Amino acid sequence: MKIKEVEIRTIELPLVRPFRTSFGTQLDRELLVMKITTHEGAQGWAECVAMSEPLYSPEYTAGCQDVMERFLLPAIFEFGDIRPEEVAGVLKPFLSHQMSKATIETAILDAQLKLDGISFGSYLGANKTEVDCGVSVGIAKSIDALVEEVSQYISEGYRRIKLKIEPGWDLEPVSVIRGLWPDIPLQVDANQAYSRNDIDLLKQLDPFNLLLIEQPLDEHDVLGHALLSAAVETPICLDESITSFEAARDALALKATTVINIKPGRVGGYLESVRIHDLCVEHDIAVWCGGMLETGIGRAANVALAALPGFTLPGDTSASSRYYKRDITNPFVMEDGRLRVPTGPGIGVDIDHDFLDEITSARKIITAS
Ligand code: OSB
Ligand code: MG
Repeated sequence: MKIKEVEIRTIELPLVRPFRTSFGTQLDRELLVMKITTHEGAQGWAECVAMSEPLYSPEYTAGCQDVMERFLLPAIFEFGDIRPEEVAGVLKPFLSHQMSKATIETAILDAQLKLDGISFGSYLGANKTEVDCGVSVGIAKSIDALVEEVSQYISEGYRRIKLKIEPGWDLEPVSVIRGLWPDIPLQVDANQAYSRNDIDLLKQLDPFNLLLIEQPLDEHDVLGHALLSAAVETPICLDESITSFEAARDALALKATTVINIKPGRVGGYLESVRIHDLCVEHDIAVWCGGMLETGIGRAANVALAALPGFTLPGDTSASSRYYKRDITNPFVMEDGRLRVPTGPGIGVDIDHDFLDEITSARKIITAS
């Protein structure tokens, strides 16, 4: 395939409710949406999951746009006729920037699969037609507010609850939610808010029968996670630390993680995600698909990935209504706690072009120089 033109939009979508984590409070989602057009007449779409500030990961929207325009896209244009499987190799000389690279690879993959008439799920190796949904619940204003929010999600049918925690908002919310719903699959996510000095505190989560504790320590503290993992009963699951296949392999070898959260953006794309999935299946390690408050574009691809056989835990693949009043694609609607895997070619969703235009704050076209 030969890329003719790349369009990068910045969009802003208000969240249905503020989302507070240990690294900040988000009221809306700013992100980049990419559309590539090929000389064969195909279009491919992808969203870049980086956030507007480098608080979850080192990447951020304006930085992603810059690295894509300045380095990544020129390398793709220069390479010429390209297959999706060649993208990672072409971009490899440029260090890190996984989310930016994932965006380009995903858009090219979408265009290729649309030309070939193959869905994302079939291409990646999905063996399910629908996936179990979990929901990520932000740090609330009060315990009462948390209980109300969790009740709503449970009545909507979510199959797993994930509570965001931080020092001062951990044992109490967990014990209250566990007390009210003794059987609901429950897990917590600290987004790096603890340190090795908190091992005794985190051990106090053991009685609550949590599925896992997600990324309690600094993203670079892999040894700390191994020490913690040996000291507590609850499985430890890395998120931020897993930036590649190699990082996953090493963290597993060090027993720093016993469950893995795969986020395609964080690891550089869906092809790398499948490699990590295969590694985990080989090692009998449970995986689940993380989320980055995606729009329908990113969600479609995530749901396809989550339909692979090794994804045995519900993911942060929630319905569109969990995030946005109106999505930029046909909405993902949950039925019986599950989302259906799109079956159309490529990511298999339709873009709402009018709405997309409405929420676009910047738009740039990049062509071969
Ligand atoms: O740590 O998993 C995380 C959202 C943004 C950035 C990081 C994380 C999250 C979530 C929400 O937990 C996942 C989702 O529902 O998209
Ligand atoms: Mg996380």
